[in-house]
Amino acid sequence: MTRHALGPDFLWGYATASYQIEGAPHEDGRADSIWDTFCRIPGKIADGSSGDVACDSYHRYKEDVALLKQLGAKAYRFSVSWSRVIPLGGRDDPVNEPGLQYYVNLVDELHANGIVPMVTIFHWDLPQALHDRYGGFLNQKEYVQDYVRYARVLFEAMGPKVKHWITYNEPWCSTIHGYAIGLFAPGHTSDRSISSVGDSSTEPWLAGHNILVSHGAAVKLYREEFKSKDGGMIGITLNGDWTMPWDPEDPADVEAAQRKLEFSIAWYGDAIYKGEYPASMRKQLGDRLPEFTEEERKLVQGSNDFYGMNTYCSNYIKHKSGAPTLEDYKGNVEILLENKDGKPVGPETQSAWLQPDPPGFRSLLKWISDRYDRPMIYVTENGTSLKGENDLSKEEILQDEFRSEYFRGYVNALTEAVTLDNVDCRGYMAWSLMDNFEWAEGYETRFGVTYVDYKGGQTRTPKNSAKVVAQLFGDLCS
Ligand code: PNW
Repeated sequence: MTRHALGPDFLWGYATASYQIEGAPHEDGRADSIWDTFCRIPGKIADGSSGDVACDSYHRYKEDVALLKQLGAKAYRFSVSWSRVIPLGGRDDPVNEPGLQYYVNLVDELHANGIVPMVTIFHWDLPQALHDRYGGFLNQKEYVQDYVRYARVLFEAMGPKVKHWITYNEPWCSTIHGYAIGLFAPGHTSDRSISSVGDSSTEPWLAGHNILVSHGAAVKLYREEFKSKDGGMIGITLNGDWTMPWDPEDPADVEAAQRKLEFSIAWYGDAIYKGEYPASMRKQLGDRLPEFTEEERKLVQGSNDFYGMNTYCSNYIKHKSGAPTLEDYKGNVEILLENKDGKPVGPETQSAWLQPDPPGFRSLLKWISDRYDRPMIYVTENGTSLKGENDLSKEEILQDEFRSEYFRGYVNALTEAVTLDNVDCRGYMAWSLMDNFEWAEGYETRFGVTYVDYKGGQTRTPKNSAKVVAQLFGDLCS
């Protein structure tokens, strides 16, 4: 890897999300989000836990910032808890000043330490009150206005201090896990053994459409009223992993691998960069996939100042021969971790879906760059869990060579994409600054470069991978 390859302006750092780290669910006026209520349903979270304490970052944000500084990070991507800022969520509901102040203080503390804040407006924790009031994402008329008002409150409070705004984190996860599979809050699905509510054949597509429209409306607001005076950028973060045909000799698998990328990434990406959904999705979903009205298209098309990219691994894709089911959201494919010859994507981790494959990262960066005409990209999440990490002693956890090796491989792949493939990538936020509440996996799965002692007062101790990441970017960004 060449020294200086990414240059001194490349922003590198770490990412977290409100519900995964903050704790203090009812302090200073915060109200429930859909994740608070979801965690209370027995059986939804692997270890029966919740974000009630998590990393206690509501009380320890100064420690978090000191940690970032100690690790050499140039940037920090965090998210705002909507129900901390507007407990009931809606456009006519009161703003909770102490909750808002927490984020202003965090941003000030970051600046005081020379760290660039990157603010995610929404990372899955919808106010429960909006879900109860009108079904959250499913009600476009109400939801879009409420989201835009929430964004306005943040722009007004922090506008001049924040140059990187992210409207949504991974709408694919909110909609598919939340409205098709039922694994994430609010847990809707057609599978009646999991939930008594939900229609996996329609709700994810409607929820996604409404999220896109609200994203576009918030971007319009930012561009019209804040961008020129505050000088920032705004975009959305999409997740998606590289795909490879299960049998590269079978044209149907080659096609299926593309189709899977379209069903996960281009669902949102094409809407934003091209103003329409991918033809493969229209063909399979028909009118269950909403059409953009002219007005909606005007809001959504061209609404990214940058592309926020989350990716963790690669998959092998095998086509299915029969007709797709009504509940299918994958593009009528099988997602596999081995190819036809039995070759695995990569080594196993603690996350069933995650097997590292650095070359796939380079390929995916190029795929996104080519499809969307070389957008400015910020990698907003990338990282790994380790098989069995939580069963080790603290001393062993701190020696996380597997994670270090992951970052060496992925950062090298990123550098190749930038230097050899002409991809315009401006930053990289590793997931995550510290171990935290890993959603349905609870605390059993750790993603941090910092160990959090959940039984010992949430103390933080950097793992070896934190040093490795700093060295990598120290060389590449000098
Ligand atoms: C992302 N999958 O979630 C989220 O943005 C983070 O909050 C999360 O902690 C991190 O990745 C690690 O999981 C994902 O099943 C969750 O493919 C699940 C999947 C992908 C991303």
